[in-house]
Amino acid sequence: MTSTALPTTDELRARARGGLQNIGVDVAEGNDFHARTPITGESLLGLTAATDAATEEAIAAARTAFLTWRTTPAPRRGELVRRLGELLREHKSDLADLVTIEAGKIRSEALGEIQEMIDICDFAVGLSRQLYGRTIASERPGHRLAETWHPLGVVGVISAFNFPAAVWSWNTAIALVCGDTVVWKPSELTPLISLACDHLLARAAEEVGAPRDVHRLVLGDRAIGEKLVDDPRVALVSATGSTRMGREVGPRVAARFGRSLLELGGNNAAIVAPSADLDLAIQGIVFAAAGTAGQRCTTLRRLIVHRDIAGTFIERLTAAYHKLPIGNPFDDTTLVGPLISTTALDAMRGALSRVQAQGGKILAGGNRRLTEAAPSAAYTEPVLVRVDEQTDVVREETFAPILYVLTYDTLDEAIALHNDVPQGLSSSIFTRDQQEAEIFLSAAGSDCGIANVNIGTSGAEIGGAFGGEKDTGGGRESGSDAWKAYMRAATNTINYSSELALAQGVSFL
Ligand code: UN1
Repeated sequence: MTSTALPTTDELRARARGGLQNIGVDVAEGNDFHARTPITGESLLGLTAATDAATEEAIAAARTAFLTWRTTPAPRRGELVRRLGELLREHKSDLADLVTIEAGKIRSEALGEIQEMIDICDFAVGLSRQLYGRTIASERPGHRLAETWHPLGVVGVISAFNFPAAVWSWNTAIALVCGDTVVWKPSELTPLISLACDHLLARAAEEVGAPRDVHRLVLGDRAIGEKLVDDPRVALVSATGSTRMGREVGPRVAARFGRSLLELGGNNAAIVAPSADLDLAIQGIVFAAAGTAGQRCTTLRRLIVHRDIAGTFIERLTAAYHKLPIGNPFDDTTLVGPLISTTALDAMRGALSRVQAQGGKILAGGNRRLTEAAPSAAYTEPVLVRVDEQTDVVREETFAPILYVLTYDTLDEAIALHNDVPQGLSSSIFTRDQQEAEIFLSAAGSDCGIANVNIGTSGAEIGGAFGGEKDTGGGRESGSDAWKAYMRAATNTINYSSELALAQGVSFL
């Protein structure tokens, strides 16, 4: 199915300009690079990139702001984030428009992304009064042992096109209440939503009397990201993107003893057990695999179905795939918008031809759509591919809507298949058998940072920590105690006696 006609690039440009105007952004147009829309695949406007000197200045300014911000009481820092959350609520619709225009997300997912930002702001405001350290029983009389959490410094945030605003907000809302300042290098593919977020935060800062430079945006290419990676004034580099990118960032930051928080590729799987509620499983699987046109790091990429139900289940899934409405993401009936670029489509096609050469059979989808209406855009039918084994291409993350379907006989075999990929982000099992569910969640089960039961792999709430193991990079962002990555802990020993008692019974003098 294809939904209604696509908007023209002129219409999208006007809508983007209108949204930016409502938000209050004055765009500095230029010729360094272009804001584009995957809806037509065409350019919206030319923009100016940050020079080396401007990036340098942004880091220096964020460092100076840090010196004030770190001693501002945390609940007062929370006021800045509360105001940001209010502004996000107020401009939710315009912000979601920009996400749709630049990332191609369908309306409901674009609104969901802004909601995720509002939620993390609420979370961070609460956290601003809960940056708890511990008091530890001292072994010495008249002594108190305590742990205090202090701000870390400048946080460099490097984000990807697919969650162009929410991932920034997870990092920034938490970093700000933790007393850090932020320099943000967004994806070159999503500059307009980045300008909007930066503007709203600057406005919030002005209104609550926080330093302007608690946040700086630097638009441009990879060289800017590299400056953040290599600069010793950037205490933490929080980078979201491919495993290949993380393999470069991690060691470079470590070489200067900086900290990094990496949120890299996923190759997420779901196991469908014989006892599963199949209606629920189909819904969860189709959203996780085809939603966001397969461009979430939590997207479901592998399905491991019990052999006894595989026939009927795959048939039902194939039927659901045939009905997916693909096209204009602004149309409320569309479920699958465009891929970000024709390069992404080429990568998808490359993976499909490799998997076919390795014995994979396409069960549904895979055709390009809307080539006449939008020759420069990359619309595709999500694909289901039956595979007998996890060949190299199945073990890689292809950032496109390809779902590889495997079968299993025993739960042990399913878990072994599940874990036999380099990545470890998200996972799920559909089952009504409690023992199976608990085994999947146990230490001997899924090896991922996110493990779910009777729900797909994507669409995590912000309250939990988000991130994964192995090639996914090991970082945790968002909720739970992920905030600790944005602070440094100091251990304090306070002697309130009149004796100098040495630990471990040591005597001296
Ligand atoms: C990402 O794709 O980088 O769990 C983040 C999810 C979203 C976040 C995805 N809340 O799918």
